[in-house]
Amino acid sequence: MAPLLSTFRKLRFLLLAALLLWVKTYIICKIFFRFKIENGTQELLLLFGPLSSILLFLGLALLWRSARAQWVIILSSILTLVLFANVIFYGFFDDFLTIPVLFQKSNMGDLMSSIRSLLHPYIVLLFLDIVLLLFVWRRRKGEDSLLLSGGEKACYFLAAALLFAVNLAIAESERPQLLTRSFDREMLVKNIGLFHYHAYDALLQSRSSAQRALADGSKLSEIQSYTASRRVQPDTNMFGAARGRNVILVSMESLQSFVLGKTVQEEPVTPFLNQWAKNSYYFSNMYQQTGQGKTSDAEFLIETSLYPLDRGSVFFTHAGNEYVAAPEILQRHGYYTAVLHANQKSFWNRDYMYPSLGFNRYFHDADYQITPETSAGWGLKDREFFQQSIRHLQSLPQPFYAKLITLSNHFPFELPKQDQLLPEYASTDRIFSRYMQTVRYMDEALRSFVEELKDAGLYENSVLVFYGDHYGISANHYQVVASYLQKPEIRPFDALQLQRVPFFVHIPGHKGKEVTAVAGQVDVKPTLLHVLGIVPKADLHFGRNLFAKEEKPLTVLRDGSFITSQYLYTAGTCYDKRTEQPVRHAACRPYLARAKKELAYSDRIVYGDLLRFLAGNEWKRKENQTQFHERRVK
Ligand code: GP9
Ligand code: MN
Repeated sequence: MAPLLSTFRKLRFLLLAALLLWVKTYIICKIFFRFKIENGTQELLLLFGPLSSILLFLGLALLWRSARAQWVIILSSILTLVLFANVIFYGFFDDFLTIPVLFQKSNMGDLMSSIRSLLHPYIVLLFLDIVLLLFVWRRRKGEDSLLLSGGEKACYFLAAALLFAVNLAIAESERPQLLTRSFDREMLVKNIGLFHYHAYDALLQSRSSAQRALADGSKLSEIQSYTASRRVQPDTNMFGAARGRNVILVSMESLQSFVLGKTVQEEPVTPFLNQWAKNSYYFSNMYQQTGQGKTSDAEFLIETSLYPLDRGSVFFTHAGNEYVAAPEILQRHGYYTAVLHANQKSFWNRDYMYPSLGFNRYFHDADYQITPETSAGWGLKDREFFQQSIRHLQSLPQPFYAKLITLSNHFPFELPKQDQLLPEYASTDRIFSRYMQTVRYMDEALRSFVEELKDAGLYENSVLVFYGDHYGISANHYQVVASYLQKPEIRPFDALQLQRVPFFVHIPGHKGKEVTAVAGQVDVKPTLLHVLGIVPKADLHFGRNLFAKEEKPLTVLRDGSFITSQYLYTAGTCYDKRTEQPVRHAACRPYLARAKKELAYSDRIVYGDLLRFLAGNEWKRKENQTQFHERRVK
């Protein structure tokens, strides 16, 4: 007891500083940051999250040879400045600082003006604890020398690290894959605390900076010769079939192909899309190729025709890269480009990735009227979202490229009674039954959206491209999927076939047809550019134009599985698609090497930021970024 008391006495000053900073951080989180707190655990995480990082960081003072109390004050001031900077930044951008942001001149300019506008007298309260510490330190000079023995120091850091581990474990159980998926800054800050979040951000940043610095531009030519060798002859019928039209792209949340044409108690699950498939180019063998970045990975695939990464979301890890994305290409061809999505703008780091992809404008939650009545599950209901989006679309200069991202069909698939348009599918698996309901709801929302586009005069002069972003029903629910599809079980072969997502290219005036060739989300960009009649000066893509004939089509999924016209390869087994039975490995072998190569090449581009070396790609991204942020903050 006595040694503990003596250690405590030595640490008194440091613990006082930590306590003050901790309380201050919590108060600031409550007052300045608009966190959505859904339950008691989240409140506890918000409270305890910063503690371990404060102890670890202030603990650095123990490592100095002398004058440790002074170091405590200096370190505490640094953390206070971090808090202060975030308060200012959040007040203006509704977001937390990231390292790349600090180095963006355009943001700094905005920040300076926001500092001025946010400098209320009460902001000095932020520094009150520092003043108090200085006072205590002066009065007790020499007393709080913080001279700990080696063992005491080790115990101190061990305790702080243990606290962090417990915090992380609770955060992970509250939000699985918090760090690996790193989907939302707000979520990270809420769960691990602001200071740990900054340490994590610095880690991500240094890793990608190192990979970028080591990258070699000559690698790009090897990749270019590969993609050139894969180029197919353009189908002249469709080239420019939608030239000059607006592009309305819709990301259909969690929509899988297996529900199309299906019923629940004889009621169709997707009556509108069933019809839509008949008057569109409907690609019935399109596979989703996303990784952990889910919706954002689908967006990445569709707009860049590169593969997402095998861990994390490329939107998060490589938002500063140079790309040749569809919006950027279209912008160069006179298009105005916009995204519409009624969610928080920082989700999936979209507010930083979009300017890199070449978007002019992002309409996010602040641009929509979202009330409890118009919301369900993850936010604004799709019908309301589409309705309110019409006004935004009308405000855009034409031709425009607009991507609308739906939300209602998102796990856990919640809908109020009045929006449930389908009889319930009788199953003990509530998730699956609810999924069918939300799919039906989204289908209805799409129907009314098309009607509204017609009423607004936006239908005839547009091409409408709808795609499913990724699966909605995970392997945990395969038992009910098997019984719904009247299969004895879902084998790996079936699981891969369940990765199909619908893809439609609807050109008003065209009859359309079903295209059964194997396809992937990576093919959307070249297909779209083809119907728009655009041949970019500089480009690099792994996808292919789906309107052209390809002798040996190959669709590679992010986990290395692949599908060809004849074969399907997953979990190390090669299957014949016709018989659905395993065949000898040799049948898949020629494709296996190509699949691996393609993923490796794409990764190399992303990790090395290689497209900055692409000739003719000297686009003024920085300028675009400045304009984007200016527009964003209005
Ligand atoms: C969030 C929405 C859903 O804004 O796009 O993301 P998801 O969880 O499907 O990736
Ligand atoms: Mn999604």
